[in-house]
Amino acid sequence: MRLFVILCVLAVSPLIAQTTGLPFMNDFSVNGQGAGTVSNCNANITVQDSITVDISALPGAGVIGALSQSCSPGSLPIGLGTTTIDIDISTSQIWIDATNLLATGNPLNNFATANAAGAWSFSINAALPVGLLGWFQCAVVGAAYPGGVEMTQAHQVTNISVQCTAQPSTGPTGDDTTVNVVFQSAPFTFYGTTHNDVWINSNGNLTFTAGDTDFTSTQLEFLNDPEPRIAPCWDDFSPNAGGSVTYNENVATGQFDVSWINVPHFAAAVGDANSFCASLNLVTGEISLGWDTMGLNGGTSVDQIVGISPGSGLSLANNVDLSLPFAALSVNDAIYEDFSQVAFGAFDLAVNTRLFQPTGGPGAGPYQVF
Ligand SMILES: [Ca+2]
Ligand SMILES: [Ca+2]
Ligand SMILES: [Ca+2]
Ligand SMILES: [Ca+2]
Repeated sequence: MRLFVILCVLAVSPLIAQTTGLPFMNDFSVNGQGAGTVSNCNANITVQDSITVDISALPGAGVIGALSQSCSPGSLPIGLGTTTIDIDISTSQIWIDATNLLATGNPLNNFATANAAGAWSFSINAALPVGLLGWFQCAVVGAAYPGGVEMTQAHQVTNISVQCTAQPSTGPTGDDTTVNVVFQSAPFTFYGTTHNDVWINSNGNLTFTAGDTDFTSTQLEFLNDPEPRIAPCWDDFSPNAGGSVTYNENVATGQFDVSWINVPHFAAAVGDANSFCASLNLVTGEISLGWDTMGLNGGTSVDQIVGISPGSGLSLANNVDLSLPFAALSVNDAIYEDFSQVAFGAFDLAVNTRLFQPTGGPGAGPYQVF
């Protein structure tokens, strides 16, 4: 596996050794994830063969970057003051060095230098190895830093393969429509109840016992509607305007897959595309939800509900951060994140998967998610 190390060197306000997202302190995000954290070893940033690194710092600062296989907070003091490196330099590769210490004329001397607004960014679009790429960390260097150097936080970056692919059978094609599909190999058990069929609703969700064309997702409806629901992304989508909703049942394995591929949000600007999917295991009752690119109407749609619910008011409100593992207590507990509440930030599940596993036997709660 190819490894990189990002040490980013910029000139910035001198009083804090490790970046924290404070104003004028350099900050470091990967694909928009990880900015502003106070963690020195910030785990679980996932990318998909596309990496965009953004750093904010003082104008004109230089940047060095590296990638290592391990991270230990504060493992290596550097320079003066209290600045420390977290990644293991002995296993790192220097990737970028724009500290103007390179040979005269080396284009990297001018490549990684914060602009007049203090911003520096670069992107990689390539077929990267799938799996853990390593721990990225940057350093910024300049006279304003104690000892001349300051580290960003370190981010663990994992490259995952595409989660959701189009399936052979066509699902709903109209705006706010639903298609009923009968399982072929076995019924699906959900919250302890077996269902012989499922409704694929164009607005990013599946329901049992009846379809639902509701394009306004609310927590109250998610909990209290009579239909049990699995929502990879309940939001107002328009497959009539682009993309596809497709499904397939593998009768040999009992895997039932539904994919929304490049479907735009309702009334979105041209180019909006959302790809996500749900897989039901008819044997075990496990539910896998996955997300690839999620345009969400240029990020302006902020009212998604993601998760599972038995409906019929059987569960108390259970809004949780789906970025983290969670285990429900009761057999009928819903597990979901209502992004409209912004309790755990905006939609952050793109390029991710979550497995909802029944712990009471096949298709029987309580469910746990990880
Ligand atoms: Ca509604
Ligand atoms: Ca719609
Ligand atoms: Ca919306
Ligand atoms: Ca989250």
